[in-house]
Amino acid sequence: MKSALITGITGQDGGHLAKLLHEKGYDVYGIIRGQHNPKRLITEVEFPYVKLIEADLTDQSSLIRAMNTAKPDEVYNLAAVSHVGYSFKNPQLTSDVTGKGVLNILEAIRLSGGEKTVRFYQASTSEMYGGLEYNRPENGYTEDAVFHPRSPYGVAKLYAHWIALNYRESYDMHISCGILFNHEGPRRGIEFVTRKVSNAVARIELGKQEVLELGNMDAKRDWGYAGDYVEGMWRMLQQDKPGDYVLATGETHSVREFVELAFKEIDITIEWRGEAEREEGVDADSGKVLVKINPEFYRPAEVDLLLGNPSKAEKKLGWSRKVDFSDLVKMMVQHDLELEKSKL
Ligand code: NAP
Ligand code: G4F
Repeated sequence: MKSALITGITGQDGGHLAKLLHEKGYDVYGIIRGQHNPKRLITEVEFPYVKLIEADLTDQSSLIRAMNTAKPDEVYNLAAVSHVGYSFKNPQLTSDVTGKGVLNILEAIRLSGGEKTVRFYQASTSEMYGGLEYNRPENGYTEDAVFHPRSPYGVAKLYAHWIALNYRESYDMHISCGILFNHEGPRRGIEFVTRKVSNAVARIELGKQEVLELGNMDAKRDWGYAGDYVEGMWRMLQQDKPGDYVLATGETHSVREFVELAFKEIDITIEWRGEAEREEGVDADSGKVLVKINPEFYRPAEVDLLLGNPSKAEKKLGWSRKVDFSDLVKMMVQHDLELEKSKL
């Protein structure tokens, strides 16, 4: 039986990956942090087969202990301060966890004697590209496109990406970086725009919420389903040779389109009126204002457009996304309708 250690077990991808690896027969360990982590109980109930180890990406001794306990064949580093907006407000914490935390875990692997045996996955991100016009390839970002991160999060992830590559080259370690474009689903945190929208739509339908407040609705993202993407992570670590792979859908949609499709799920057509901060989304039938702009959600620097090109992963890993954009929106709204009904 193979053993895997997942950091970020309480996060969106951690849950999907734990389930996948368990189904594949792995002994699954997960790193949980904090003295009073409310997600511990939820994780214990939902994933009873995961053995939890208390550790933190900023505490190297705890990571060495985790390595000695799990003795993993594969380590999936999914832990991070992962919210771009939050990273502007807590840039140093973001650097310590999302950036330097990766160095801590790589060193923990070496110090615990796993350098030649452990395969390592680093959760790199499309935020490293930055979406600026000058570095935007026509057919979408590939593994060798130019990086220009636009947030403390993106910068920290770029450090993490390069230190992972450096350890692969310096110590011949089996380290792969998945450059993943946005992936979502019912497990997505409520602080991210897709889940914020699907949850608000469900609550508006059930009379629990009046209005949805958003920031920049013209930003475009390449949105896939998280369940599809963890399969790609696993496939990367099954290759004889490590490498870097873009996982994406090859389509891009605006936040505005996501909002329109989500409201369609509850039979509401949104019409837009007004401009910039005074723009509103109105129910075409009732005239009720359902969407407003709140500049609080704007970011000091924005990534306007992300579009990935997953050709390498398709060719070499035999990976492709299964869930498309409209099915993703449907899945999330339907899930949140059930969730919010169960709380009535
Ligand atoms: P997520 O839901 O925000 O989960 C982040 C995880 O990191 C949580 O389990 C969190 O634990 C843990 N964590 C935070 N600080 C930590 C620390 N100091 N020590 C140990 N654990 C810590 O993120 P996700 O969406 O699953 O994404 C997984 C990874 O992929 C992240 O690294 C993210 O940056 C990256 N990524 C995500 C996407 C995407 O679209 N989802 C795309 C590209 C890359 P707590 O529960 O204790 O807070
Ligand atoms: O959902 P978001 O917060 O995701 P973002 O910034 O693209 O980051 C996510 O994807 C990255 C991969 O590209 C990951 F690396 C990262 O960890 C994270 O998972 O925001 C998406 C877009 C942005 O342009 C944002 O400005 O939606 C815009 N937006 C508009 N109104 C909003 C809101 N974002 C949030 N979170 N909340 C709003 O009210």
